[in-house]
Amino acid sequence: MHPVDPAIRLREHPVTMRPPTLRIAFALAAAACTWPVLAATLVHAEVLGPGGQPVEDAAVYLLPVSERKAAGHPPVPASVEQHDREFVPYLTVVQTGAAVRFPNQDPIQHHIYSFSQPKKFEIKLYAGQGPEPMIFDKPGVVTMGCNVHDWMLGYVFVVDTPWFGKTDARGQVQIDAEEVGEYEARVWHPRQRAQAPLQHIKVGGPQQEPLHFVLDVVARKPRYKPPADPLHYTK
Ligand SMILES: [Cu+2]
Repeated sequence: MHPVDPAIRLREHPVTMRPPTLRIAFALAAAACTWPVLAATLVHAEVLGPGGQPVEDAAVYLLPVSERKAAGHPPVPASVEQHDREFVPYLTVVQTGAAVRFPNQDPIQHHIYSFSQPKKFEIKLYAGQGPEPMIFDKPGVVTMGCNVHDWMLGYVFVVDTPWFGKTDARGQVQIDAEEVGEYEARVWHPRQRAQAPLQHIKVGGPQQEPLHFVLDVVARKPRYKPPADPLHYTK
């Protein structure tokens, strides 16, 4: 016969259980202990149009001003899918040197290309995963299209820093700069009318001020996309 584990007996005893509110308080206290470390390098940014409307899909990135702090941060691979005859996501931001693949999730073939200086490429008619990932080794804007589907338009924006993000529907993004120091904060959007001035920020102070950018962006025009024709599904 096995004696009952006293720990189990304790857990089962209602009097010794921590009430939920107490457990939440403990969890919050634990989170608060780690918060100052996270908050020190976390940068909040907001990108709004001239009328105050949120700007989605704006790339915000932080370039270290002093020594090359980015050295110990290798680029993270990315994936640009083709889904329902569109590039998904519309904008992909990567660090210089990142490997990018282009899986085709559609049951039809795509033939994608870029004529942009930082990365010229062509993936001829293909389905499925596509070729090996390509290395995007120069910073700048890479505009992509598809030879089969004229309306397909997507962007890879290559930045010389591991610290970047992309605004959500509220025009907001959070970037963890990871290291204290001075940075140039910049913003870019595929449909911006003009370049917004860069901002100098100090990361790691007692209170990190949020960044505010005003960016005039031309609205995306709805482009005609014919319904998928089952007769041409394998084209
Ligand atoms: Cu296509």
